[in-house]
Amino acid sequence: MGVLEADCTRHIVRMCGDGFRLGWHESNGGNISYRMTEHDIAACEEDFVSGGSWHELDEAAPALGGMHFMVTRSGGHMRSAHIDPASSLGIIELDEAGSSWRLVWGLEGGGKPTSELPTHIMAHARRFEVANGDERVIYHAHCPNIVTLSTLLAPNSRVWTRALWSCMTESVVFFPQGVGVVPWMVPGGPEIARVSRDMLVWCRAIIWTQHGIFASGQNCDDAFGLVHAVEKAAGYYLTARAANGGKDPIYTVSDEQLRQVCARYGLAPNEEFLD
Ligand code: 2HA
Ligand code: ZN
Repeated sequence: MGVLEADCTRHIVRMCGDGFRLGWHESNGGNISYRMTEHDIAACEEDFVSGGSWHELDEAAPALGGMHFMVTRSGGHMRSAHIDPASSLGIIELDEAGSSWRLVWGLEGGGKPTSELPTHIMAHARRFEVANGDERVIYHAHCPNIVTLSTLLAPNSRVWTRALWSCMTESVVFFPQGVGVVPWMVPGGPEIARVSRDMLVWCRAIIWTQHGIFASGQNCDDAFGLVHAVEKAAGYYLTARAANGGKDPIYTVSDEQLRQVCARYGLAPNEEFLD
């Protein structure tokens, strides 16, 4: 079959375009990584070229040793990923210790994986452990409502989660654990990678203050849908607040109603964020 025809490639390319069209990926903003299944590898491996040089990760991820990831290119534009996937995307493999990676396909023309690769690999390792291997996609996007809201709300997970849950009934269904919020940090560095990894123990969507969102999902639809839900809720909250002269929205979903929604769907909301 080959990489260009494989389902995983088609899903990731589609996600790049969808995110661009929603205004989440100006210029080279945002990045995606996907932990491939055995089935994906079987579909792609006829195109793999091994023997490239190994690059050490800041922090090893032993649980992910030997696994393959499809990643977006550093400096690549989501907008045009569909035009030349072999240059916009790459497949890397980790060594058995999970401490180094090498390119086995793509990033043609001498590209490198996303600048957030260390953050992605640490996030994959953490969610692999927490979600028993069920989550495969890590997605980072510069969503405008989320970034705007981070100029108004304190960088506090409880404050954010309550604002997002209270203005859209099904927010709590999409993210019953709530959202984590990381205060301002330098993008792509080891600090944001570690702080995000630590938060991913209890949530799977993290707000990067004045920057964007970083989220984990089972597949492209799941990760994209989670980001979309957080972004929509942030938009409702912002619009309501602006329409109310900058004050908090008035008629919102109460804690009791949030509990009722969770009971209906058999979900356990994060009690730390309810009164
Ligand atoms: O383009 O968005 O956070 C890369 C980024 C870094
Ligand atoms: Zn970014």
